[in-house]
Amino acid sequence: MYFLLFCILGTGAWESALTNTLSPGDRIVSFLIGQFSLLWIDQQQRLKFNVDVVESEWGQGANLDVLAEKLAADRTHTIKAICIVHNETATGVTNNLATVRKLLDHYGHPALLLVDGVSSICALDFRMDEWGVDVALTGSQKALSLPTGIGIVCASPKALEATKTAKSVRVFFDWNDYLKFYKLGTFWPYTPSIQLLYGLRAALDLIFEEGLDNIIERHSRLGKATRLAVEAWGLKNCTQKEEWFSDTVTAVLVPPYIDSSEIVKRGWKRYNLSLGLGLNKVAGKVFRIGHLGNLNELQLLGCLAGVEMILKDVGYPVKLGSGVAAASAYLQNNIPMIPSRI
Ligand SMILES: *Cc1c(COP(=O)(O)O)cnc(C)c1O
Ligand SMILES: *[C@@H]1O[C@H](CO)[C@@H](O)[C@H](O)[C@H]1NC(C)=O
Ligand SMILES: *[C@@H]1O[C@H](CO)[C@@H](O)[C@H](O)[C@H]1NC(C)=O
Ligand SMILES: CC(=O)N[C@H]1CO[C@H](CO)[C@@H](O)[C@@H]1O
Repeated sequence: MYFLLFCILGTGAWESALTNTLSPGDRIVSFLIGQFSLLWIDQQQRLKFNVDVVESEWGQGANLDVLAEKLAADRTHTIKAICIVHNETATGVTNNLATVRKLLDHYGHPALLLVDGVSSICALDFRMDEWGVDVALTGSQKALSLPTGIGIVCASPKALEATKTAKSVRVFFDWNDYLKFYKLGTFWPYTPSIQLLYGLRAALDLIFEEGLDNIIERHSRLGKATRLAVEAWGLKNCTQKEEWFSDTVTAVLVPPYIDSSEIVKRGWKRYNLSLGLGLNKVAGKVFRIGHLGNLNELQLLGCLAGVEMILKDVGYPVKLGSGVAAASAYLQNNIPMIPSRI
């Protein structure tokens, strides 16, 4: 006998975005740049969409030149949606959504823009209206700093309109069931996870208190400081170009004589530090430092000091304190005064 426990997170939000706006057989353009985009594409294929996959080497961003070619060639508008992961958590790559919107507008293309913002929304600059995003989605456990358990979806009027003709089978995720109940007040079509909704309320209070702009700037400092530490250790960023550097997660390439999963294992077993594994194609080659959500600069420095000790443990010749020094030199020049304490 097996027990199946359902947790509705990013993956459920993906499914809800797709099935509410599209019909089986619809052509969608999807960018494969790392493990999360790979999983989303797998879901799109299993839901029977006609997925036009644009693949890039892991560590690179979405190939928007290919998108431009596809849009230019698609005069009869067979492409119904563009699916893109804003920030690929597996490789630390951030895609430029403003450019995607510009291309859609340039070619006057009506395709829906569906965006996985799981590791970007509430941490990176994300502009749903300005970039004409039709469905934006995230989960409770990333930048919102909540426990796992909620998938959050935001739909544009155009996406809501699309639900009227979308023929994909959907039951639990049918937006219209939710909307019907929301209209009645604080009702839900099913028993909600009340404790997480209270948690969300508290998480949003923290976000409003700090201010979204300040949060985005904090993440920018955390990202920059981490990359400087990586450089001081003599290691390489997995992300191949500066334009794609992610401010929420840094994927670090290790030399071939080290298995990156040993680094993650040791971090957990010896230092109580949770690092991210290299996933799929970059397994063993990459470890990831997450720096999103409820994390401040001093906490990050603790993490960087931990990574240095781990690197030494696994036989990488690092000078203890070198990454911390590079990061703190930058942070000391860039951390602003706390507004409420000036
Ligand atoms: C974590 C993550 C997901 C997966 O969400 P789950 O909550 O694990 O279902 C999807 N996309 C991105 C970009 C992520 O970082
Ligand atoms: C890694 O990122 C840092 C900080 O942005 C940059 O200075 C450095 O050149 C990058 N290193 C590599 C090897 O790309
Ligand atoms: C690990 O750290 C967490 C806080 O991040 C703490 O709650 C826990 O007790 C620690 N565990 C050990 C074994 O040190
Ligand atoms: C650090 C980084 O690359 N940030 C980018 C995140 O995405 C936005 C929007 O696409 C870009 O404007 C940032 O440059």
